[in-house]
Amino acid sequence: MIDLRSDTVTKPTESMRLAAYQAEVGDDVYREDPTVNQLEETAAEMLGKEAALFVTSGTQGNQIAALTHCRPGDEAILEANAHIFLYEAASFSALAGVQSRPIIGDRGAMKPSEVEAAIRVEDIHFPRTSLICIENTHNKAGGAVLPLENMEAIYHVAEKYQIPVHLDGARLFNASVASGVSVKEYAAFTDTVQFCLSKGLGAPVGSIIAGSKSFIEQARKWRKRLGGGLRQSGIIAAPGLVGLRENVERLADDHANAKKLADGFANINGLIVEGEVETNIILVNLKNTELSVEAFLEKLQIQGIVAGAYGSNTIRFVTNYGVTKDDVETVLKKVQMIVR
Ligand code: TLP
Repeated sequence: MIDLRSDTVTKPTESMRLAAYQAEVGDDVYREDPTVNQLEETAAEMLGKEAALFVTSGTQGNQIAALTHCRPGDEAILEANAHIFLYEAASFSALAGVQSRPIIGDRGAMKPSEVEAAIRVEDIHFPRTSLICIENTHNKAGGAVLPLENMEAIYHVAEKYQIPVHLDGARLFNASVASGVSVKEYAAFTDTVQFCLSKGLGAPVGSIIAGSKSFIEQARKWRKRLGGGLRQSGIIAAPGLVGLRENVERLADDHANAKKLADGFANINGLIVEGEVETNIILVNLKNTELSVEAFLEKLQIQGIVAGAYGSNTIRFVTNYGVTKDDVETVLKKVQMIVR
């Protein structure tokens, strides 16, 4: 099976399995797991932040950000197609009591002037704006890389009103490898960052949330409240460290494969590739074909390929290290056959 549903589907590499086996562990709630401590220190250092926390998932990292930065009854500004807004089961409102204020962006990038205009003034009728969220790469915009200048401009607006900026950087390393901008440079225009170890980096579990020491202290308590205080979690942190050490540069292979797929799809009559493919996500629109999303996916599956539905006419393909160059050729051949 060629699995292009997501980069979350990757299985841990041999070196990850070995690292898990050999990991030195302790009770992480007592902060005695040396491997978790090492992962958190490494991640904080890479991002240029004071401290970091190993959390169970990207969703948990984003929720901890809302819970720590905001109070119930506050408002968070975010992009209208942000993962937090679309795909986290309304947890900002359900868990943190935070109302979302969506702003439509261009390939995921909100206009700084529109962000500024959405910040609430003090008024008895209004919630307090206590968080601005950005997403890089932007999933729903097809893995678009948020320009550093956009992040800088939004950060300056936020600074002016003393509102923290949280980056959902589930795929921040993809952004970095594609643009040549370091993750530290991106993180400099944020207060807190969440990135996933379990997507392109290939680890089986986990995300990192990073920020100031005092933020991470409070975040640690929120993680505990959410039931995310783990014990000998070095077993799962060790593959994360391997991901950071061994799998960052190879994301370029996923991007090259995605580009190849996108170019191939664009040459198949009827298929429309939505937007430029900058990283590892390709969105293909079927509206000019006779096929519904369901029918297309079913035919694809019969050919041993799986992808994801991403809107009424759109299919999402995500390259990852389980997908080879040969797989790309196979997918193009099969899709050509299906569409014809
Ligand atoms: N995204 C998943 C699905 O939930 C859609 C995927 O397959 O792409 N932020 C962004 C930008 C994400 O893409 C995701 C996962 C998350 C946060 C949440 O991470 P997890 O799945 O670890 O909770």
